[in-house]
Amino acid sequence: MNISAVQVSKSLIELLRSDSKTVVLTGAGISAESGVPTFRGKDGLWNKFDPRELATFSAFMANPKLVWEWYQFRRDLIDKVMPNQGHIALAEMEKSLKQLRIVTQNVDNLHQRAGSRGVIELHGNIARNKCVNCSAPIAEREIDPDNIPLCECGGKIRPDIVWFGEPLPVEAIETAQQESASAELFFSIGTSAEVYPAADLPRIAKRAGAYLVEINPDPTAITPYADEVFALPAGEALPQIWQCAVGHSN
Ligand code: BV8
Ligand code: ZN
Repeated sequence: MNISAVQVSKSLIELLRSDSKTVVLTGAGISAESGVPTFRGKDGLWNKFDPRELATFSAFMANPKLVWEWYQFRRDLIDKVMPNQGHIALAEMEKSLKQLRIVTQNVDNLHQRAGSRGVIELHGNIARNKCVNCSAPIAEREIDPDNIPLCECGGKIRPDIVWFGEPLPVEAIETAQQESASAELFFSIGTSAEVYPAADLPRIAKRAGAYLVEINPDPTAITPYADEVFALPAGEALPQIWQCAVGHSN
């Protein structure tokens, strides 16, 4: 799609060019163009697996082998993919805008691999392991689901991921909430905005007066609140939005 295809409002261009305090919330959709399946989309991970079976502490304790098979499958998939134009555009924006903060629900490390710094990870990171008992970080990378290693304290090794029913890392969610409450511009990108407390962040920002932008080919629960909606893939919309802001003549 050529540059003029994406209509960017003067308000959004002005907010980007005046280096406004900007928060970007991303979900699985921003990694879709890298080939990482989303959760709830037609190719979604949940279609093939039952989340109750896999992304919960009780599921892990009941069947650690099955849960590790799922995470090892996702790790192998993520190792083979690359950040896409959406991740790359955000990394460029982060370099130019002094007050841009990325908050991600994703566990795939693709923002960091695209060069983003200071990414707030709400749901952990699939590249990391920890002890199920004492939460000590465990360096072991490859886990054999048939022979799950134990921590020195005797606890089993688990992915360092926030499962359903588990609290988010306190510092991560509190920082994300504070940043959202003082944002002037908030992007919600590639998320169905169904998982809490992350899904509250766009609402917190909007209530605090932020200009709310959504980038998602499909409507979501927050589309009605958005000030500007790009019903496009993030890998197409983001580079063009940024191009309009930086390339825009006075
Ligand atoms: C907790 C890790 C409490 C696992 C995940 C109210 C308040 C607080 C909690 C709750 C609440 N109501 C319900 C709850 C419980 C629950 C919850 O929210 N359930 C939902 C289903 C209703 N929340 C929790 O359990 C959280 N914990 O609250 O604990 C607590 C407090 C103290 C003490 C004890 C307990 C934990 C939530 C985290 C769960 N872990 N993942 C793993 O990854 O294996 S959630 C999982 O969903 C992923 O992390 C994912 O990031 C997240 C959200 O999904 P999305 O990223 O939005 O992905 P999805 O597929 O849904 O959507 C993709 C979108 O992209 C689509 O809209 C699609 O159209 C779009 N798209 C597609 N292609 C593109 C695109 N967009 C742009 N470009 C494209 N190319
Ligand atoms: Zn331990």
